[in-house]
Amino acid sequence: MSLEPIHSSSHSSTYPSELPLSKVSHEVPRISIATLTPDLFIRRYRMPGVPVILTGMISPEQDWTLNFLSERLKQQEFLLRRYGKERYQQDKRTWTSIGSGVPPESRSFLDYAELLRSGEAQEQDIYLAKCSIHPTPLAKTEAVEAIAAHLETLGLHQPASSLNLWIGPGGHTECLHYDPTDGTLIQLHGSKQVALFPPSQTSNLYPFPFYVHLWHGMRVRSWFSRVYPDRPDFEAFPKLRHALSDRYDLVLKQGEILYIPAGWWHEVTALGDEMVCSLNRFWQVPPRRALLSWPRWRVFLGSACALPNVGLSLVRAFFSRDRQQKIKEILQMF
Ligand SMILES: O=C(O)CCC(=O)C(=O)O
Repeated sequence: MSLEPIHSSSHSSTYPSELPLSKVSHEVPRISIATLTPDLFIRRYRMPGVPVILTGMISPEQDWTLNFLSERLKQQEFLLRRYGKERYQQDKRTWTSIGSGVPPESRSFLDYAELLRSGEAQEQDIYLAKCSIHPTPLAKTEAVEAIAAHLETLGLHQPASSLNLWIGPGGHTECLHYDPTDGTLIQLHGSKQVALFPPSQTSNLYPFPFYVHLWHGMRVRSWFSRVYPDRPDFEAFPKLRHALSDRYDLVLKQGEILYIPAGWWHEVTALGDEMVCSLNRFWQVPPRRALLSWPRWRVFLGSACALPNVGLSLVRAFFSRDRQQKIKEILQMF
């Protein structure tokens, strides 16, 4: 990888002064679509699994403001995650739900827009995460069609998910985790701070063990970390020092796309005080990299461990009074 370490200005002040390793952060390259050929993308980034920021794929007029979204999404229902303001003060080892495992609340988009405008979404950390845009008019917008065409040209034509919306208040953090598929994070309003760690740092980032799924099903996830990279507790997590010396930091700006290869750890924070909006899509991983990736195998082992618990929850949901809603909530965890 031709990525040179640079001194980190945004995070160095949060590390304790006794940190023995050099306080450095690596840089993720930015490449314009005007100069990136499909061959270059495949050889340099997709085959080896190296992150890159792609620029010039989205015209600057494509700004998905809260008004733009409200006009199109109106009364459409979305599942929201209410994380609550205390969550990030807690020891993650005490959490009983994470990410898509957090019990969702169904609200119309206009209700959510009101929560964003009033400040309640920020106060209570309420996030509209990973909701497919396919049942919405957004799927037919110029921006979405242009992005799909550009990504297809780069050789990304085996999606592993639909295009998903991520909308939330400034300040929200989607905590440190990795995905078993390649991802593209597409920034459509506002900016996001992203911290990345390579798959080789997996054990130094203290993921929840894969057998955690035996008793938590898919509510807790073994592909999430138990550490806070910006508030390291070296007594509880001594190996975290090594991971911090292999950290990449970037700010993803409106109109940019971040390619996150499978297994790369990422923590994503919405910047500013206003609403921030992204799309993402997951992609199948090239077979050789897929086969050799231990973080991916961990996800499959964890998911297999979850099966008895999920099966039991489905049976309970089937016999409950609000059967349809309960089953929908269990299925959205996948
Ligand atoms: O944007 C976010 O809040 C999280 C996105 C994410 O985790 C992803 O694209 O894989």
